[in-house]
This record gives sequence, structure tokens and C-alpha cells, in this order.
Amino acid sequence: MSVIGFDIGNENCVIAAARHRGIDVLLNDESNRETPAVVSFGEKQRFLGSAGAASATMNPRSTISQVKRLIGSKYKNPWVQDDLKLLPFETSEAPDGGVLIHLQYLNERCTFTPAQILGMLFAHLKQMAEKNLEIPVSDCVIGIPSYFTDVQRRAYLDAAHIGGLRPLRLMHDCTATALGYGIYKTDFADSVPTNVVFVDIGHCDTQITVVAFEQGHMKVLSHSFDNHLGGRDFDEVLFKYFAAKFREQYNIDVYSNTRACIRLRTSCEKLKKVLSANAEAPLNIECLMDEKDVKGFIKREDFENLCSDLLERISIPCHKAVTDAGISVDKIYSVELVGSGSRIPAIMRKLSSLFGREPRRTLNASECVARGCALQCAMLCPTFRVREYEVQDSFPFSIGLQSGGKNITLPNGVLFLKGHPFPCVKVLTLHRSNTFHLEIIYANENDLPVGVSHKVSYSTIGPFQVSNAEKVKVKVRVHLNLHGIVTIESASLIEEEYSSNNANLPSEQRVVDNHMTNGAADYKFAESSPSTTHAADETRKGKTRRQNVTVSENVYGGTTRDGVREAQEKERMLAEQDIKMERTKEKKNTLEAFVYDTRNKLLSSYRSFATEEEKERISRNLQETEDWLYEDGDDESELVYTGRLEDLRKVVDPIESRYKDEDARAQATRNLLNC
Ligand code: ATP
Ligand code: K
Ligand code: MG
Repeated sequence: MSVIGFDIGNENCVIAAARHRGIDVLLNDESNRETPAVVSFGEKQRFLGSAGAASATMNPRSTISQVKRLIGSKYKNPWVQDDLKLLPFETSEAPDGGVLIHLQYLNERCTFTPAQILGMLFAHLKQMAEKNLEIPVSDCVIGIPSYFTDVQRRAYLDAAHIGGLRPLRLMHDCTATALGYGIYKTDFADSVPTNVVFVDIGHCDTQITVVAFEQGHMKVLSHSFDNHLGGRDFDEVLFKYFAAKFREQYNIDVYSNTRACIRLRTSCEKLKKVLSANAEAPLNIECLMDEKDVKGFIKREDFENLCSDLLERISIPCHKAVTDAGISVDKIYSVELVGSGSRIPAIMRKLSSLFGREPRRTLNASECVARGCALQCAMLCPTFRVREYEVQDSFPFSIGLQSGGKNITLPNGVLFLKGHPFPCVKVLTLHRSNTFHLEIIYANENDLPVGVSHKVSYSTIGPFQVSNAEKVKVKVRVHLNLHGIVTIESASLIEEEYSSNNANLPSEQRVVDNHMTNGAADYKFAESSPSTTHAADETRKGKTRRQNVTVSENVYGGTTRDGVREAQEKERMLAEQDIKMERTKEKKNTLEAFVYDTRNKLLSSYRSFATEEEKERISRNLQETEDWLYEDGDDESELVYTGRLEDLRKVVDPIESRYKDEDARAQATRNLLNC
């Protein structure tokens, strides 16, 4: 059974696997520990991961990157529109309001959802893991940003299913990081919690999480974020600076040329990395556009001045995280900096002044999320023994419930208050006489990323009708599950014998809160066995009648179950095409190699076993095949290549067998003499 953690970043993916000796990061075909999150559609096959990234400049309009940005996002969201402006592929609004990606592939116009593209990446990473581990891979834990809404979480799960995986948990990136930090530490105080702030600055976002550690236990106190602040924003500052410079200096407008934009952006990212280690850095691009070579230069100090707004913005989520955690800065034991975007020295300085201490880099900045996810996967896996450790995460948004467009009055105004531990279940009792609707919403739009919908789902509870037109109790179980997805799990009618006595009860009353922690055993508890409320009901069974009511849930946006199945089928076909093309390339290479090999043998080993006439005929055949390979036969099917190889073999085989016979005779003679 596979025990895998995936970190699918906006730029880089990392796979970690738990083995009995510990957690290992798996290498890709290029022996790298990070794989670009890119899918490129070539002429006849897809190129995934590193191969996809290599095609970006050659084939920009069919190379899809930054899907994390687009998945579960609304096309009309102005922030999404800003993102799309930087991406060279074609998009439109999907029927569900999401993003649809258009491209040309296999002589057809194709459309894909971001979940499908992410599914392709998952399939690629799964294959990579299987190749490394030499076992089938399916069970896994996947890192996600804490700011992901319900529809984004569902889309990540869909993508994983499309890619052939079985995600046991979507885990907040920083929670995974914190788990990897805390589980090995044995020196935490028993009585007072040790508070650690995790700051993860990646390619597109910044996430801050405050965690209280105790022996054998970690509790997330708060999550905060800026989902538009990451390494790419620093690249963009450089990009704009040089685009303006080059307009002045060389009279070129890079904005008018897709390829030039991509190349300049790539160079700016490299330049930024150079500036992390050097006080100044040059930028040279040959033939950027209009056949002009461009040269530039920038000092680190000037770069930092250009970025001062971005650097300033980092303080906002930091303050928020500490305030929401309810601690003061002097109660922080350590600030841990992760994510490769954080390697800019000015970020370190900014955080030092904010927290009054130098942040530490105890963890591997690019691998910690995947490692933490692999650990969590091991904890959820019944056959894997992991140190007893409790992870208590908190949900970053308040969740509310509406019925008939009005908020349902609940004890603290909402169903789950922001910061509530999860997974958890709440059972609420409503009084209704007929089919009704419940709408789940994020109650406070200020908690959410800008432009994101606060609507989660709309459910119909029913049909049911009560005989005597009186209101009855309807118990509704709402589950905020291990992925941070909220569902109405079930509803049931409770008819009491003397229900008329209860007629004047307030319409919404009892809310029972069952918090479950998320260690391995508790997860199963959450999934299968009912909470303690049920036990209480059982005891009153004598007086009540309980009847299940159908709950039909409609989530806003995302893929239907049929849609996921279709996408799985589509993925299977696309993968088959890739395999076919890989095999074709292999056969072509074999034929080519045979030509060269035979030509060499004619001059060496075959020399005395073929007549001049035979040699000439074979040489002619080899030359013909070689010419054909570079011309008409450049792009043929697998069958044609194998056919050509067989034809050649027929001519060469007689010589080969004469040579072999002679070789065997010589060996026999040698053996005889040796005795
Ligand atoms: P996200 O977490 O936002 O989804 P990600 O996990 O793919 O994205 P990371 O791999 O953590 O992102 O970080 C990628 C970013 O780090 C890129 O913007 C890259 O340019 C930047 N980066 C990498 N090395 C350095 C460096 N030495 N100096 C500055 N920035 C760097
Ligand atoms: K990453
Ligand atoms: Mg990341």
C-alpha cells in the first residue's frame, strides 16, 4: 500500500513517500526533487512535468501552467482575469462559471477544465511514484492552501480522482509543514504550549499559520494568507521594469509578443534568484524580438526599492495570524520560514523586524509540505506504525446556514465559527412541516479571498410531509470533513408521541457540537460511526419515531460525478495516445540504431561472412532506410517502423547466422584446447 504525500504548487510539485525508515522525496526522470506543474500539448502527444516546462517557449499557446490558480475559480473574478492576462493560452467562461481552457490538439479544438489539467499532472506524478517505488500508488494526502474554498477543495479531489488517486485527506500546506516540524521534536514543555509561526511564501501565495505544540499534540491556532503575494509577483516587478527600459533603449514593445514576454519573464525569474545571492545581476537575452539582443542590469538595492509595496504587504497576514491566534508576539517561540519564494533576503529582513527575531529555516523549504503530507498519510494508513501524534487543525472561515434566504439563528450566529477545529459534526434540530431548503454559506465575506463566492451549497431536505400539518423536529447532521468540505450528511424526522406539546418551541434550537480530532483512529470514527448524539437518541427510542429524509445537495460549480467519470475516460484515452507515441518513437529509434549498428558490423564482425555482392546490397538497403527515416519516414506509425526493421533483418539475418555459427565454432575449439 502506498503512503504518499503530494505538494502541488503553482509552480512546483513534490512527491514524498513514507517508508519504514522515514520519509523520502522521490526523484523525477531528470533526477530532480521538484517537478514543474506544467502540461504541454505537443503535435501528437502530451508532455508532462519537466518535459512540459521545456516546451513552454516553443509551444506557448498549448502549454498550461499555474492551474492551481485557476482551479475552482470564477472566470469573471477580476483577480482571475488578471492572472489570465499573464497566461498565453486561450480561455473562456465555463457553464458553471469556472474557467475553460481551449487548445488545438490532434487536429481538433479541445476544451479542458483546470481540474482535468491538474488530473493529468496527478496521473504523471502517480506514474513517477510508481516507477520509483515499484508498487501501485493510490492512497495519498495532498497539500492545499488554507484559503481554498469548498469548490476548490472539491476540484482538487476531482483532479486526484481523474489522475487515478485516492486522496485520504486534503491537508492545509502549513499544517502539513507543522506536523513534520512537531512530530520529531521531543523537547516541548509539558505545561505551556510552544507557539510557532510558519510562514510559507511560494510562487503565487503567502500563507501564515500559528501552531501551539505540546508533547504528542499540535493545535493550529490560526491561518491567514495573502493569495496574491508570491515569487511571481517579484518577477513581475522586474518584468515591468525591464519592459519599460527596453522600450526606451531598444524601441521594442515586449507586451506585443507572446514569446518575448515568456522569455523576458523567465529571465527575470532567473535574475531574481541571482539577486538573492549577489548584490547586483545582469540580464542578457539574445534576439528577444525584432532581431534585437537586449542587455540590462540591476542592483539588489534597486530591486528591493521597486518591491517595497510587496514587502510591506507581507506584514498584513502576519499581524492577522498573530491576532487571530490570540497570542502576543513575545509568546512566539520561533518563526519558521518555508517556500522557495521566501529566499529573497529582503523578505527575511522584513519578517525579522515584524516579529522582533530572525526567522529560522529549520525545515527543508521546498519539501516540507510534501513530507508532512506523507507523514499524515502514514498516520491515516492502518498498516503503518507512526508515533502517536494528534493533529488538530482549524478551519479558516466561519460557516453559516440559511433557509429561505434568511440566516438560521444559531447560538453564536454561525454554524462553525472561524478557527473551529475540524473534522467535526454538528447536529441541529429544526421544526418544519414540509420539504425545505438549506443553504450553506461562508458567513463572513471578509475572511475570504477577494472576489470569491460565499455560497457553498444548496440542499433540498425532503420530500416529506407531516400528516397533521404540525411542525415536527427535523434533525440535520452537518459534517465539516477531513478535507475541509462541508456537507449535509443526513436528515431525519423525529416524531414524538406528544409532539403537540412542543409546538411552540422556537424554530431552531439545539445544536450539538462534536469535535473530532484527526489522528488515524479518529478519522475512521468520523467516517463510519455516528457521534454521541445518536447514542442519546437511541435511549429515547421508545417514545420517538425516527425516519430518514432524503437530502439532495447541489454544490455551486465544479464537476458532477458523471463529469469526473467522463474525465477519467478521457484521461485514459489521452494517456494511451501518449504511450502509443512513446512506443512509436522507440521503434523508430530501434530501426535507426539497427542501421548504424549493421553498417559498423559490415566493416568489422561481418566482413569475412558476406560476399561483396551481399555487402553492397545491404549497404544500399541501409542507405535507403536512412534516407527514408529523414524524409518520408520521419513521422510514421509504429507498425511501419517495425515492418521496415523486419525487411532489413531478412537481408541481414543470413550473414548474422553465419557469423554466429563461426563464433560458436571458435568458442568450442577454445574450450577443447583449454581442457
Ligand atoms: P505555491 O506554493 O504558491 O503554490 P510553489 O509551491 O510551486 O507555489 P515554491 O516552489 O515554494 O512555490 O516557490 C517557487 C518560487 O520561489 C518561484 O517564484 C521562484 O522564483 C522562487 N525562488 C526559488 N528560488 C529562489 C531564490 N533563490 N531566490 C528568490 N526566489 C526564489
Ligand atoms: K511546491
Ligand atoms: Mg507551495
